[in-house]
Amino acid sequence: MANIEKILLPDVGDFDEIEVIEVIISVGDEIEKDDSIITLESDKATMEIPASISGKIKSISVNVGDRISEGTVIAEVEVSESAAEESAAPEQPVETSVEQPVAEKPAPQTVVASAPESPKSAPNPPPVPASDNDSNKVVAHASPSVRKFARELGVDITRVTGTASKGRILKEDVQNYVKSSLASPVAAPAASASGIQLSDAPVVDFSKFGDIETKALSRIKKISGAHLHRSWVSVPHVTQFDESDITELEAFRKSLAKEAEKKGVRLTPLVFIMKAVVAALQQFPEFNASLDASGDNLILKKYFHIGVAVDTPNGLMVPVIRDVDKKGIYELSAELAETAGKAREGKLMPKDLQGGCFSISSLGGIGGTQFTPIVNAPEVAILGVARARMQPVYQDDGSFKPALMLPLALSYDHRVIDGAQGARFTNYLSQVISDMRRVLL
Ligand code: CAO
Repeated sequence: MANIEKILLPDVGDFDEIEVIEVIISVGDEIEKDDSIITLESDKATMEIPASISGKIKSISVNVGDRISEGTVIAEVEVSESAAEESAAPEQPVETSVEQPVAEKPAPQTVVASAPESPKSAPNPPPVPASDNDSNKVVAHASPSVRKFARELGVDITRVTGTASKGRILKEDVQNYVKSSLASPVAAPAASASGIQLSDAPVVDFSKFGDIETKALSRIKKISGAHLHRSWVSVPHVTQFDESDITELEAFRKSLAKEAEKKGVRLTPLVFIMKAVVAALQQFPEFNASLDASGDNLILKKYFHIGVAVDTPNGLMVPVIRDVDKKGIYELSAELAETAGKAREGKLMPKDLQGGCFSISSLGGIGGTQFTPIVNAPEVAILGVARARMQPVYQDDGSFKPALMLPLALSYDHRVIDGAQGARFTNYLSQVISDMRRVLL
């Protein structure tokens, strides 16, 4: 005779109302005691919850997104009489037994799979679309830290082949999966544009709600979209905001307007910002760097090539202005105008887009108070510049003085740059922009 027993959420420490981020079991699965059944994530930790008893899953009471607490029924399990007797032993009652999250004990070693097992040495297959009724779905076994790592990279862990004992997935397996996915984006038609497999977005028939028109993305949008997506999911971003008083700089720029006109160029704040950025990169060399392929070393660059985001009719392009440290304001203005013109006319050559150390995205000519730019990987930081506005600035004597304030937003790769460095960089940059004489120091 089979008995039905409930698996309850045990005491998992100082947490209440923790979110279910993964339901590992399905109705009908045969599970062993200690197999992982669900994954929970709090703001501090991710933990897999093990089954407190062996048996066949009869029903599941939780869904992804539910918030559950100690004592919540997770599933009902049909247990054989002998197992039920074992679980009914007074010292180990099923409904009150307390299991520690897997994070604090050895992770389960069994692989529940209806698909034929792939050879351990086989490379990770190109990503394929996942769906709820995917009969090949494999319950992946990996530690919470590896699961978290995979989630941060946007990797569906059930697609990764584990190379450790009994198919257990290691961090290296996730890294290899990403590498192989990136190396074969063309062979992976179902992968996302970045080559990284994300869980499927729901397909919505918008025509059900009103008239629609389908417009293909431009080639540039598709290429830049894939690059932006990859940077977004693979770089841990932080954005540091600051502002710079450009009242004096603006007066200086305007005083040069006639001279600039004679030279056939139009001076905008951007060229001054480019020079100031170079001064800040010289002061903080870790911002003028890239991680090497292993991710263990930082390659510091001794040259100062700055990418400038240009808005073109077909989408965003980031041509690179070389050796900004060696060029004057007028030369930079002329080159910027020529390069932006080429970008808009679709005349840039591949070399014009290569070799950048750091990028600037200026929306100041358009408007907005702030925005968070995406790091142009493999660079490690990017500066966003929004529109300067006159603002009352408090003075030490208690009065307010009108000042033209320029909003700055520095996004950086937190693997390379710490928050304190980010703040020091924008602080320094803000001072240099406010007083360009500092560029001479
Ligand atoms: N605050 C106030 N005014 C600003 C400003 C700022 N931060 N930046 C520029 N301006 C002013 C300029 O001085 C100019 O006015 P004047 O002619 O009166 O001097 C006007 O705005 C237009 O400037 P511009 O945009 O033509 O020139 P620029 O050198 O500032 O920028 C370029 C050149 C190529 C960067 C710009 O044209 C462009 O394409 N910007 C969009 C970048 C973009 O799309 N970024 C988003 C990427 S993420 O999707």
